[in-house]
Amino acid sequence: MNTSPERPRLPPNQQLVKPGHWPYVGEREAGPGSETWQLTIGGMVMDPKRFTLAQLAEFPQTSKLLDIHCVTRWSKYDVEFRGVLLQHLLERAGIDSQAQYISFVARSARKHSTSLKLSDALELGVIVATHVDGEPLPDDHGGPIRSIVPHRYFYKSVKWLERIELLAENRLGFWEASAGYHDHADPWLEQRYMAPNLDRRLARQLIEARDFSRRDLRSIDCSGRNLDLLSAQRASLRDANFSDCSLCGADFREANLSNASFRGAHLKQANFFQADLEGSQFAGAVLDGADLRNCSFFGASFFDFAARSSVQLDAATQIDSDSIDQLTEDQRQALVAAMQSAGCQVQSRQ
Ligand SMILES: Nc1nc2c(c(=O)[nH]1)N[C@H]1C(S)=C(S)[C@@H](COP(=O)(O)O)O[C@H]1N2
Ligand SMILES: [Mo]
Repeated sequence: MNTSPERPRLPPNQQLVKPGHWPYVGEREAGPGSETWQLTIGGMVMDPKRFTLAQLAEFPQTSKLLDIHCVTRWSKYDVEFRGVLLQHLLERAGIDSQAQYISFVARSARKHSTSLKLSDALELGVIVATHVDGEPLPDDHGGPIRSIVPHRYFYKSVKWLERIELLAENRLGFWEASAGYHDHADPWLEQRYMAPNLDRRLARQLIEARDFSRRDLRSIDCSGRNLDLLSAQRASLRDANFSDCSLCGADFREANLSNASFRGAHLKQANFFQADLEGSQFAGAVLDGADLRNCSFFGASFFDFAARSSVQLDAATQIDSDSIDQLTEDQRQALVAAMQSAGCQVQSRQ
């Protein structure tokens, strides 16, 4: 929901998902545990608590109509989440005066978590949600309980919420620590990633050697360079800037290129087989003969409609139908039309 009149509803560089679509991101199922779900509230509280679903249902219920904004550039409007205001649960447990942060921990294979400043959590009106659009939360979207943090990127909303912990010091969450996602996560400020601490000399050496394979080079800025035949298999290149690069024959197989920019890049014969291209940008790029099969395309864009900038491809460009279906409707239609006029066949998934 839009709270301030001067702020546009769609945050910068986000795209709306197709109506009725809700992508799955990250983990897909809860970890093993007891039959009856229990939510514990612990850490710096006066009186640690444990609530079953039935007990949560006895609290006053709050419902909020919210817009979801995922860091991988998809947004979804008007999702109605219902549950208990975090504040009501914390009042019951009693907040210790030393508590400054709050961590939300999942019952999941990797004990997924994320954290907020406690004052932000209270101001934002976080809800411990059990229902979406009038139905119990489905398992694969975090049922039976997930936290919902309004007005932050969606990675701040933990699926399969099992434990809420109040802390004196911050404890970075899973994505924040492992992928460098921004800890504050305000979509209107585009707080997607923390400033990386990439060694400049090492970066220069790797660029000269044209070998990025298996390296973590998040947010590397290579714009405008000649990196023909770059080897970047399985590299972690989230948020990397390859705009206006020459990358003919580059090998990006299985690389993580979430939110990378290839605007205006020359990618003739480049290989993206099984790469993660969520939120990546290809407007103005040349993809003649490139292989983009088995990629993840959520939030990816090939057209910048405002700048009238389109991707270029030819009959030898390879893209599969499953990837195409992950695009937003306007991107999908434009890509299909561009493929048709280039005589490029839609492939099926391998
Ligand atoms: N337990 C858990 N919660 C999680 C994640 C996860 O991998 N595990 N991913 C986060 C991210 S990055 C997003 S965008 C949303 C995705 O929620 P959805 O799959 O219901 O769309 O969940 C967030 N919460
Ligand atoms: Mo996300």
